[in-house]
Amino acid sequence: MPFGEVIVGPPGSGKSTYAFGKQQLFTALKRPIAIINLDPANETIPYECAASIADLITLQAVMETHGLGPNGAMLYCMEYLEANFDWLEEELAKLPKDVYVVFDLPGQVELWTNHATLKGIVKRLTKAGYRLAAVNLCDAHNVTDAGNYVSMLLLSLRTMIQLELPHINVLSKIDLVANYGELDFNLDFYTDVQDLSYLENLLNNHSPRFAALNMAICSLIEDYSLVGFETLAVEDKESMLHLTRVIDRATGAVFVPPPSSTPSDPTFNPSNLPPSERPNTYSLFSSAGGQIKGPASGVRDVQERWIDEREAYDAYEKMEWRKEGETVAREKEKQKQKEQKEQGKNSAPAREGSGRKGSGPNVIRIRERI
Ligand SMILES: Nc1nc2c(ncn2[C@@H]2O[C@H](COP(=O)(O)OP(=O)(O)OP(=O)(O)O)[C@@H](O)[C@H]2O)c(=O)[nH]1
Ligand SMILES: [Mg+2]
Repeated sequence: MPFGEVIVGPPGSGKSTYAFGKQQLFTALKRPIAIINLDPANETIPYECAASIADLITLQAVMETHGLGPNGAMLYCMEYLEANFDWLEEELAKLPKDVYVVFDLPGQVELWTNHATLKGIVKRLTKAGYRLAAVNLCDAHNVTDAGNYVSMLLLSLRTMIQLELPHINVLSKIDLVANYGELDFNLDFYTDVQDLSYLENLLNNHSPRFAALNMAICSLIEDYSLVGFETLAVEDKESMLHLTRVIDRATGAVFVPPPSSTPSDPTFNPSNLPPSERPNTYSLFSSAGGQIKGPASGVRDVQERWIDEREAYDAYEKMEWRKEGETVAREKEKQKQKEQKEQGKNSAPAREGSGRKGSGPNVIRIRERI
């Protein structure tokens, strides 16, 4: 039962960067992950991709062959992908069993608001057994303007209705939101989407002629209570971990043992145990599905980290990283000295890299980044 996610969101909202961050996080957690690039315009892919649509079709080739502009060519590429779905199936079949699959998509909004292709592709993946969530990244700077915020809400709602997947809206680049000036409300006002009537004055200042329409749109969004947001700062480990937990819960991955876990003993019968020693399935499920706790998991913590006390936290983190860097350097030096001593004892030269299992340069780089 492979789990995964489809990353959607307007151009530049951080989809490919997030996919790269996810790859680094999962690699550090030793959780198998494969990223499929489905954006034919992605020229510099930051992550290591398991398959890329560029091997099937490129935007440039379509523009030249069919005389289309970049937007038309993009739609053509996606239609071509749907028509050649077997290519995607073959690429997915090459992946290890039960690997977590991430699909990085282009930023063309109509693909997931009204164009049928992506919906068709997602449906076929779901039918093939993939348990996917749609992760909709929206640039957090939209919360600094009431009009942009409302249009982001509408777009998110529309995406959810179109894709029919477990849906997670995310305010991406939350680390930058303080750069756009002071917010009119606390961050939880924007993430919880509870009472949009507070936006009335701000919206009416922009477009007084459409005051009634503005409020009708707000009440429509509120009535269904379907839109809410998580936050994301891709370089922040806690932020990435929190979002991963939310997505795992939406797809159901949190309720399934990891593929690497050893199967339980078939002869084990818990009903033979005294009641206090029996596994409490209800408790396990309710804690997996319950409130997510941990640093930076609450929106108030996020507000404190990235808006109210950003500079103090940045300075603290810098200090912690420096300390960690010094510890790693010390450990490396110790290891080197140990190896040199051993080399002195043994006449046979030690193999290059021996004794450094699990602390190679790649792992250090990942640890520093997340
Ligand atoms: N500060 C900050 N910058 C980010 C974050 N996520 C992405 N970025 C930056 O945002 C820019 C756009 O990111 P991309 O990942 O290319 O965005 P995209 O959604 O894939 O863009 P398209 O593929 O063109 O639709 C890059 O310069 C990233 O470095 C974040 O969490 N914080
Ligand atoms: Mg991209």
